[in-house]
Order: sequence, then C-alpha cells, then structure tokens
Amino acid sequence: MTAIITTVVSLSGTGDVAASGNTNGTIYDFPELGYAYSALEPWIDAQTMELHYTKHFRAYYDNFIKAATEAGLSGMPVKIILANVSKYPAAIRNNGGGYYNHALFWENMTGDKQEIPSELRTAIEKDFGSWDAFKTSFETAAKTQFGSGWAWLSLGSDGKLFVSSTPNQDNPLMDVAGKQGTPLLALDVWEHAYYLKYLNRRAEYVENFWNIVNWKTVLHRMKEAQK
Ligand code: MN3
Repeated sequence: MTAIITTVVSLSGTGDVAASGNTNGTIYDFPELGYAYSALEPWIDAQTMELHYTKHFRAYYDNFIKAATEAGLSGMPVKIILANVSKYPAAIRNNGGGYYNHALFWENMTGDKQEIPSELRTAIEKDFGSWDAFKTSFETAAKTQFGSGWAWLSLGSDGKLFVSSTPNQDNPLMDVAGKQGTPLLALDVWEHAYYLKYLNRRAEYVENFWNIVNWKTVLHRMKEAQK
C-alpha cells in the first residue's frame, strides 16, 4: 500500500511532485487502483469498479489534463488548483475535482477489513461525541446529498474533524465549498458508483461502505494534514 499513499502525497504536493510513471508530460499521475476490481465484493461489484475506474475516472483525468493545459495550469499541484478553483473554467472544477476525488476514494477503500486505529477513533470520538454519532452524520450526509455528489470526513483549519457533502465533483478543498478543509475520507454517491448492484438503493450502498473503509489511509491523511 505504500505506493498508493505516495500517490496521495503527490496529488497534494506543493511543487516538487516530479512525475513518476506518468506518460502525458505533466505532473499528474493516473494512479493505480492498488487492488483487483473484485477486491471490494460483495460490497461493491467488480463490474462497477472496472467501469468506474477505467471509464469514468479515466475521462475525468483526460479532461482535466486537457483543461489544465488549455488554462496554462499544467504543473501546478492539483490541491493548489482546487483551492483557487473559482478563478478557473468550469472544466477545471468538474474534471480536476473528478480526478482528485476519485484518487482519494480508491485509496480509502480496501478489501482487507480493518480495525479502526485507536488514534483515529479517539480523534473522531472527541470531535463528534461518539463513533456512532460520526457514522450517523456521515451516512446522513451521503444519503441526503441531492443528486450526484460526495460525502466527506475532513480536517478543518480549526483542527477539528467535520462531515460534509458536496455536489457534483466539488470537494472540501475548493474555495467554493460551503466548509473548507482537508479531505480524509471520501464516498462517491453518484449513481454510477452503485447503480449496477444497488439500483436506486443508495442508503444500502452507504451503510455497506463501512465494510471497506481503509482506516489506515484515513489516519495517514489526518496526520499529514496536522503537520
Ligand atoms: Mn465516480
């Protein structure tokens, strides 16, 4: 999993993100999934994962590269672009968000069921009152996001964890977000993320998400954000 976490670092880097393994002449990697399409079954089916990764994600990536090149932003770290996204064309917001959000999402899932690291559990209990209160808050954000979007656990600039949802491909890094922070955990609630298996039952998809969260990655992101 080391390589996966390195990708997070390069996505959120501050300029010295020399390309490793990309072929497009930019600093933006198309990250490996890090596990098999079937690894998250039965909670997310292999066909959904393959389509989501090879088609949807690839399209956001390709369109982001194109939009970033046209806007003269090639080479600027994604995190910096997103933090100033209101200045840029809509194609940057939609595709840069789609690229960044999915890269986080792939990395914060795993087929190896994990215990929640005590350090993370303690931080969540402190800021949400209890683990169940956090879970309920996150599930509610995911279930009630109208239309397409994402649910998030993030670290705010006040040092506190918070849950939010964003429409479309927006995320908490963006200057257009209702509440800004560093994303630690992402859940895609676009229909393409669950419709083949769950049809219209978004709530069931959301509740099953807990079976596949990579809590080690979430903790790693929290510690990076606290630096
Ligand atoms: Mn998606």
